[in-house]
Amino acid sequence: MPAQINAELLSDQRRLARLLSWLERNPRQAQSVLQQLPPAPGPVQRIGFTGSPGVGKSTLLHSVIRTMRERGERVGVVAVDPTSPFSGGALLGDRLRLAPQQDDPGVFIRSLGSRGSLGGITPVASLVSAVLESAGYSRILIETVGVGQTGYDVVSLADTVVAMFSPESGDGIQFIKAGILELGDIFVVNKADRPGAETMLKEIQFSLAMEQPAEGNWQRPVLSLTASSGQGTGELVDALEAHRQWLSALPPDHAARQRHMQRELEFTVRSNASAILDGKLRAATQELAADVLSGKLGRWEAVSRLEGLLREALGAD
Ligand SMILES: Nc1nc2c(ncn2[C@@H]2O[C@H](COP(=O)(O)OP(=O)(O)OP(=O)(O)O)[C@@H](O)[C@H]2O)c(=O)[nH]1
Ligand SMILES: [Mg+2]
Repeated sequence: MPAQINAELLSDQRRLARLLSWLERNPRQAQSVLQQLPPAPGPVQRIGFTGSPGVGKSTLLHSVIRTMRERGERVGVVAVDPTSPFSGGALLGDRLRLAPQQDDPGVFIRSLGSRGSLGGITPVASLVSAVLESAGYSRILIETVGVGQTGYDVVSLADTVVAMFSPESGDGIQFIKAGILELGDIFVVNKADRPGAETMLKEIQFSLAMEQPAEGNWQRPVLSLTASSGQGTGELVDALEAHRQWLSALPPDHAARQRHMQRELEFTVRSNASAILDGKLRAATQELAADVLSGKLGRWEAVSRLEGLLREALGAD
């Protein structure tokens, strides 16, 4: 258990990093830490970046960090890469290590692998974001791979979701099928320097026009940019700020806010519940597998016993 959590600890990047490592290993004891956190000193925004591998998320993050720093924001980065075999999502780390921001005390980068996160990556990313906000990082950028289950999970804890496309990936249609049009608040066609960017932009605009309008009066922008040169990043940061202001002006009972809170609660509880069930199941299956193999127990009987156990664990009838 870490020492007293106060402003002094949070302003020391090394101690902050150690606190986050402890939280990653002990997410279920996080409540005690959360209770001690001082409130964030000003308005905060969690921004999720999602898109296929190679679409340019890390490159764009780098450019967005620079622009936000120029505008005086302190920036936290949470990179989520559960598939990375490198501990701590080394890929993003490597690229950003080259960046001048590395030595900037106004930027804090944290990579989360799947390690140590029995409860799932979403609650851990949410915890890390909360700690960084309390430490005064006013914009939290969350990079996720794709829009699989993991992508959705992380999307659920972002206030603002940037959905990225590029002409190279040719994945417009797949994305649209995966429901990304409903999840994105801002759409970006990256690699505007490559052929096909214009067509992709039109395709997304067309698909959005066919969709139900987003809740309230938020007009979801479709921006074209070149992350590698930074061209267009200013407009993206403007759009992010506009979305933050729009959200903060909504009444608490607005459908968009309710849906967001609902998603966050649901995902957090779901991943905590599955961690509890995983533990119980693993122990029980070990025993039953031996009995099934030795012929003491039928396979379906074993399955129904396991289901009974899960129902009991959940307190269901
Ligand atoms: N031409 C061009 N290349 C770009 C642009 N943005 C990124 N790239 C290149 O695209 C490749 C992938 O970029 P990344 O930023 O690593 O993409 P990513 O989405 O973070 O990839 P994963 O983390 O693997 O999912 C790199 O070689 C970048 O240099 C751009 O605007 N134009
Ligand atoms: Mg990346």
